[in-house]
Amino acid sequence: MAINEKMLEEILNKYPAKVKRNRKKHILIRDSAQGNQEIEANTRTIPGIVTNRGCAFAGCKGVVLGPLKDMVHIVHGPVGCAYYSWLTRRNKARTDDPKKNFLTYCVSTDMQESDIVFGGEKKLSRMIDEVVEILKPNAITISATCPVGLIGDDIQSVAKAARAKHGLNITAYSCEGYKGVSQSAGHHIANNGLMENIIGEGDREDPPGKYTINILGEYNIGGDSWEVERVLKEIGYDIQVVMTGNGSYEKLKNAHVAQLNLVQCHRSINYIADMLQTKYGTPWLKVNFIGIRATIESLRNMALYFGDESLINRTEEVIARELAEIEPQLEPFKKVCSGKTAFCFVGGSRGHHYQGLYEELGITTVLAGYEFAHRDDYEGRDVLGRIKSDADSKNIPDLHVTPDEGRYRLKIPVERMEELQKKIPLNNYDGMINEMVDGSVVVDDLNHYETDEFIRLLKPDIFSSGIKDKYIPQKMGIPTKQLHNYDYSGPYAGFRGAVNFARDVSMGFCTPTWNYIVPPWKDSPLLEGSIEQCSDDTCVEEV
Ligand code: CFM
Repeated sequence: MAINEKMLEEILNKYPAKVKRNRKKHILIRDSAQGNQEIEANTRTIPGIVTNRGCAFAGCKGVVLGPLKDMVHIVHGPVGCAYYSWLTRRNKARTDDPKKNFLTYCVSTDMQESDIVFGGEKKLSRMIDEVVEILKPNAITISATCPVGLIGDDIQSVAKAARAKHGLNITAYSCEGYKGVSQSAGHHIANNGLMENIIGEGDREDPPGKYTINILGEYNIGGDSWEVERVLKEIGYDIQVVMTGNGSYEKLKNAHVAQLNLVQCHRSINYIADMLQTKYGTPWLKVNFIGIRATIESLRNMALYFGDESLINRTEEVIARELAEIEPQLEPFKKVCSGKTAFCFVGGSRGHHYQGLYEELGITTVLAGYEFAHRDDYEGRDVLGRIKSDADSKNIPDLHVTPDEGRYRLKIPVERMEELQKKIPLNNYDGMINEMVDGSVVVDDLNHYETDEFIRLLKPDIFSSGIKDKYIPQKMGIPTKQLHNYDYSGPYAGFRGAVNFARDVSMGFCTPTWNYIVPPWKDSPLLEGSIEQCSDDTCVEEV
């Protein structure tokens, strides 16, 4: 069943008038006849509403910095923040040097009450000394959690002093959880820090191969990056660094040598992509390695960028060979999946990326959205100049970069760049909404109540989301597929990943488990209520 404006209005009518006005701007029904449809995004969640968003610390340390494996990532704060950001994201890493993979460690200053009262700077600098002495990492990051900012510990000065003392790249990130409306602010803080302190530190001047690339916004969840790298290497690409899945300080510091930057997750890394272009003249190409068609298109666009006949031919050979391998494997799963519908609600890029893969399996996405993406991830980068900045978005200033005097090089001539931009998404991203089918629903920062209501109306066959929201649909008897950490599975990227994904969702459809679930509202009474607008004479004064 499709949803119409009247049904949407009924859902929203349960909210108080002010909340309704707010939420209405975050939801739309796709209608291509209207051209560009606007959606509100990256604004504060309304207090009291159960959101699935994370915090700035999660975006900085958890998402962008955390996967860099030869560094120790110190969490300055109470131990809980460190513990809950430790290994839950499944950003896998392979040890190049057995003594230089620190991802399995949880390193925290474990601030106690006395540190909150008297300050934690000394404890932090002692910890850095211990980390250098015991673990000997290639570099160290320090991420601040909420109380650090509240009590005013100067972690930047501590890092600076430690850097001088140990002669090691030690940097601090003031990414207190409250720094933004979601984890998105933390991405920005991490992007600025990596650009300012690590990228370009290396002394390499030339790329290691003829076709040298970086992969940005790929975090190797469930091994995704390894599957992508396998294919790229077979075609003949040299990968300088993946940012940041299975990445390392040693490779990241020479990221400036690449001839092209691929951007998988636009939301979390677009700042670095832009800054690399400004500073070193390296263009970026929006790719999507989720889904077979999207993977093929991305590979062809890359080959077109380099424009080399032998690379183009080799790309086609690898595509043909991969397709011959996976197509027979996909067949039985397609039969199971055909005609089904899905909700695809993930963080800041997968809500878009997985729709193509679903479609290839015969599954229609009837609702999609992001927890914390910005309007450009929904509407495309054309909207960038029209986004009004507010106090929250000004919180994290853009880093001002200028062309590097010695290293800035135009990778391709200006005319060729202009030609290519007409054909492929070079330095551009068109966003999610443009690719969605008419009648489908787009929701920003979907909450618990709306999840219930949209499931009731649209009855999807599968709900793809995260750990926080998956239990609601499960209790309603609907299979879920976690698209954050993949529920212990993966990889889902590239050719072989598509088969894994098809197998996993098919298992979800086929298991009889869901028929045994009787949600509590089926056999116990449900109380319904609404909230009255408060006016002076109805308000009870607090005593
Ligand atoms: Fe990018 Fe990500 Fe995502 Fe993201 Fe994330 Fe993630 Fe995500 Mo969870 S970087 S925006 S902050 S693709 S952890 S690997 S799955 S919400 S859609």
